[in-house]
Amino acid sequence: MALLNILTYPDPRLNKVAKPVANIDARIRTLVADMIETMYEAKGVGLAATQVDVHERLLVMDVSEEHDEPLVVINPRVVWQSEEMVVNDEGCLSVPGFSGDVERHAEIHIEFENEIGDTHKLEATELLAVCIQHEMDHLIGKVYVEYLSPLKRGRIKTKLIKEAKEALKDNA
Ligand code: GNR
Ligand code: NI
Repeated sequence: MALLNILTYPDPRLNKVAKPVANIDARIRTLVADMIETMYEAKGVGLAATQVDVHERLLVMDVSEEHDEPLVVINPRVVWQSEEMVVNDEGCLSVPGFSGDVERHAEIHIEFENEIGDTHKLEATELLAVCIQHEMDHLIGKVYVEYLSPLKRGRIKTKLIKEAKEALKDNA
């Protein structure tokens, strides 16, 4: 097991479009285990492969109260989504220290493979539905800040760039 480095906005690698996972093999299972460990350590409810600089369609989530129900989602396909939309205050491990309101489908149904290659169907509502949409956006290179006003997005960008520069200086 290993902790992986999480990319921080506005890193351009967060805008790469992930390719389907071609083979669910030992490399993918190791990546899944490392992503789950990284998600728990960072206290997130989800993590997309894009955030750890792997550009394949894979994500992990855990919206359970006890943080003991990890969900592995490989090659997700949306099979249905509600017309009803909901607004939630979202955060992102790649945008530390900020949050903002995003409109999402209230319910979404997906099909996907798990880490042993079995196909599953999931009918998600509430935080799980929000999280799936947030993670699937990462896989197409989209960070939630793109839904915010240019003013708020600009403030976030400026602050995170400043913090990254200060971190570089501190390490010199
Ligand atoms: O930990 C996370 N919390 C969260 C809260 C509201 C909406 C979405 C999320 S996902 C986020 C983890 C993350 O950045 N996943 O990509
Ligand atoms: Ni995120």
